[in-house]
Amino acid sequence: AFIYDEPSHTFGEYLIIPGYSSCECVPSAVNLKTSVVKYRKGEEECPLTMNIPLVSAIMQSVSNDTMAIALAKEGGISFIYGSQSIESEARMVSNVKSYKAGFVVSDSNIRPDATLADILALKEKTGHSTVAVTEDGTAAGKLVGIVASRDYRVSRMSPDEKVSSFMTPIDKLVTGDENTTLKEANDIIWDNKLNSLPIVDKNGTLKYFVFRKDYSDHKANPLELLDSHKRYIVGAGINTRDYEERVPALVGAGADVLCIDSSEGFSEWQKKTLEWVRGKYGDSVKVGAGNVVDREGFLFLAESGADFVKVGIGGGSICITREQKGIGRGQATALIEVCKARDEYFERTGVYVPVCSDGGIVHDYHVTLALAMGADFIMLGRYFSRFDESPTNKLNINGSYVKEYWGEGSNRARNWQRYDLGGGAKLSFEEGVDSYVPYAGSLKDNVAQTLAKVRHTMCNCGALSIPELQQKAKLTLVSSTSIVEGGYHDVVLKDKGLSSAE
Ligand code: MZP
Repeated sequence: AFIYDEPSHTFGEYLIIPGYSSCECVPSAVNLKTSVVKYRKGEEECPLTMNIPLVSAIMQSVSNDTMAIALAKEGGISFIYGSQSIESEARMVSNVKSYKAGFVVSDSNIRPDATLADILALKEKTGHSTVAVTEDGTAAGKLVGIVASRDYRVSRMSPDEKVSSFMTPIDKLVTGDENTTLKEANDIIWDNKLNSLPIVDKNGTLKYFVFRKDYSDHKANPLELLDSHKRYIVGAGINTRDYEERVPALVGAGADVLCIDSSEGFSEWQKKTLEWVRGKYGDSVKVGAGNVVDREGFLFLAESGADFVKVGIGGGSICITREQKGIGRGQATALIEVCKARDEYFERTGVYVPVCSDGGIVHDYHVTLALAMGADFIMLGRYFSRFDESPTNKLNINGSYVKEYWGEGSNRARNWQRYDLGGGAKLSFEEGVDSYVPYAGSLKDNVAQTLAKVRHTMCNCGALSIPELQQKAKLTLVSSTSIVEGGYHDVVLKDKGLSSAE
């Protein structure tokens, strides 16, 4: 056997030594934009970039369409989990792609003598929760009222009751007029706690609605959102078994980037999958591969055509692969070696293949460490599973809120394709656990907090961009005693009381 001279290390064993920071180096000036897929030296820009270096893990308990929309709003990318039917994964992808941020303009309207069935049919057709009632049922007709079709009152109406009996009449409505800008409409909607704002002309005739679909976007500039036709970026997991059916379905649904999801990626199965994608789509479909933990693994996948390479075996919070099979490597050592191979490959071929560090992030500063070690972006499972947007149950256990989080290699997920080495279609033994994680609130708030810390540390290194951090950061291994020194020590926390100090 080849025996490495040095032990492998993980993030918790490293610290960053601050460098010089100038007055210009302030957190608000830090740019966290990063490359997601490979590009050639000299090309204007990488074909797919992200505004923040975070992606959510390809896991049932992490990345569904809700998570993908929330993370895309913050500038990151979710990889929708592949351990579900092709149809259901493709539906999630298409839900993200068809999601319209912020305001949409609509002229859905109906006559006062319409019935509940008419309203519900209109709602079904347009997807709008509010309809205008105009005298003649056309947008040109005089606006006489408004009906919130999602309103419980509507669902309790008998099917043939008339709309006029449950609409909010015109004199109680807040409306905008033709001169109302979308910016003003935004303010009126928000100030009056409305879902939508009918816009009428000077005769009171309905012109259209400015319609709020999403409360969390209330502060976004609607003008920007309407002119840009922003479509969120979404990724999706694939496997090395059913790619001939899954990839076309995901591409058809609009997936921007795919990733082969496997616990061990240095395999002919991955090469075959990458070759098939290249043969069918050339470079137009972007696909990452992994996971690997050393130089050879990286070079194999880069040469097989991977658009990015994912690093990490056995470091995930729910992972017991190292215990079960004895394979893996400390995440920091694995990442450092792979990023070095990535840089050499770039020098030699002129092709830059981004590296994703996957798993094992415990503290926010681990994100900064991973970036400094050379990662272009970081994949996190446990971190995102704690938020409102993850697709799992929130429970109250002994007075504390928790969310469920389980591994893809657990009996609960049964994602045998992720661990497949060509045997039967089954999980031979578990490589992951089913667990709880402390509930942490909204994705938006937590991501903002994490990235604030990343930006501050980057400034401590005098870096205003991720490539600058990679170039300037100085990292040191720390002894186990200095790790103890890093937390609070030799004091008694006030909320623990003096008795616990004895
Ligand atoms: P973490 O962010 O929770 O530490 O790790 C998430 C990563 O663990 C995933 O992106 C994936 O690579 C890996 N994973 C997912 N399921 C298992 C398992 O059941 C696993 N063993 O190791």
